[in-house]
Amino acid sequence: RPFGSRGRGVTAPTRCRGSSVARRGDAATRRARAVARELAETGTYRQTPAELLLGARIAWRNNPQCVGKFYWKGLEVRDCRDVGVTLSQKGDESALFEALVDHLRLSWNGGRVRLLLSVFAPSVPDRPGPRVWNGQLIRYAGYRRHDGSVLGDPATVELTEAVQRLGWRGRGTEYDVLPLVIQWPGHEPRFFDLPADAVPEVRITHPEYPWFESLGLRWHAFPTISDQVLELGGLRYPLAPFSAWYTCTEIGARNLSDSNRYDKLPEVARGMGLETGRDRTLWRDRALLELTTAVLHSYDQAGVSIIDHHFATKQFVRHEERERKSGRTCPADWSAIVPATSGSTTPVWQRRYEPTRALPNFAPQPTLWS
Ligand code: NRG
Repeated sequence: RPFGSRGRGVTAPTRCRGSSVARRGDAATRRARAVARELAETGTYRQTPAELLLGARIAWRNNPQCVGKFYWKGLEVRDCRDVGVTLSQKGDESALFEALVDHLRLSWNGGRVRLLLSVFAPSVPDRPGPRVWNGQLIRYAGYRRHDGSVLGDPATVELTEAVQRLGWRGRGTEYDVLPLVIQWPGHEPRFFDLPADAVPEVRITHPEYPWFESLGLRWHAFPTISDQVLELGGLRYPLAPFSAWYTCTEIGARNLSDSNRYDKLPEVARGMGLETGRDRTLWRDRALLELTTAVLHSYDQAGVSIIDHHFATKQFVRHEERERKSGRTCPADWSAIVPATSGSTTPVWQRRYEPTRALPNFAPQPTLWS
C-alpha cells in the first residue's frame, strides 16, 4: 500500500474484516437480543465491524443505479465511526478532513483504483452524524459569469456559490477543484482545500488525433460519491463516501459532452473538421465517439483503472445471473444501467429491470446549503 491509513492521531480508522464463519441461528438470536437491549438503554446500537462490512456490501448490491455491482463482494470498508467525534456536541472537522484525504489516497492506490467505502459516525439520538456538502469528494467548481454562461462545471454552480459565501476563492480556471465543506449539523461548516496528491487527474489525449491534447480536457481519476446516506440495520450514516473506477462513458459521453455540463462536442467536431451546421451530418455522434475513445485511451495510458461500457454491461448481466442462482432479484434502474452511448450494442438494452427499493441501501439526502 503506497499510503498509510493509520497513525494520524488517536482515532485512526481501522479496517473491517469479513466474517469467515457463517452465523448460526442461535448466534443471530443472541445478537438480536443484545441489540434490542442496547436500543432500549441508549436509543441506538453499535454495529460490529462484520455487520458494517457485510451491510455495506449488500447496500451496494441493492443500489439500483450502479452498473458495477458485479464486484460487490470486493468492497473494502474503513471503519471511521469514531473519527472526529468529540465529547462536546461539535465534532472535529479537521480530523474528518484528514480521514477523507486518506480515503482518496487509499482509493487512488497508484492508479489501481480500489473499491472503497469509509463509514463515519452514524446519526444517534441528539447528535446527527457529520456531513460534507460536496456531491463527490473531488469535483470542479462552476463559476457563473455575468452573461449567464459558466466557466467550469455547470453542475456545481450552486455549490460553488455557497462555498464562495463561506469565503472560499478559486483560481478561476475551468478545472478548479472545490474545497471539501465539512459540517456537523447544527454547527458552522468549515472548508478545506484538498492537497494536490489526493486529487489525481488524467489529461485527455486521442490515440490518432495529435491536436486533441490542445483542447486541454482533463478529468479526475475516479469518482467518490459523498452526499448519500448509508441506511443500514435501522441506522443512518450520513457520511459514507464510496469510490470505485469510472466507466468511460460517464466522462466522455456525459461530463465532458452534455450540453449542460462541459459541452465539448462542438470543439471536438471542429477539430475533426466536421460540418456542424446540420444535425444530419451526425457530427455530435461522431465527436461523442471520439471523445469517449480519447477518455479510454488516456486513462489506459496513464495506468488508471477505467472500464468500457461493453465490459461493464456484460459483467452486469453475469451479476444478474449469479443473483438469480442465489435466489435473489437484481434491483436496477434501466436508464442508469444502459450506457449513455451505444446502448443498443450492449446486452442490457434488451433486458427489463425493476428499481425495487431494498434495504440496506444508499439514498440521497437534502443538501445542507440551500
Ligand atoms: N456519473 C458520475 C459518477 C456516478 C457514479 N459512478 C461510479 N461510481 N462509477 C460521474 O462522476 O461521472 N463509482 O463509485 O465508481
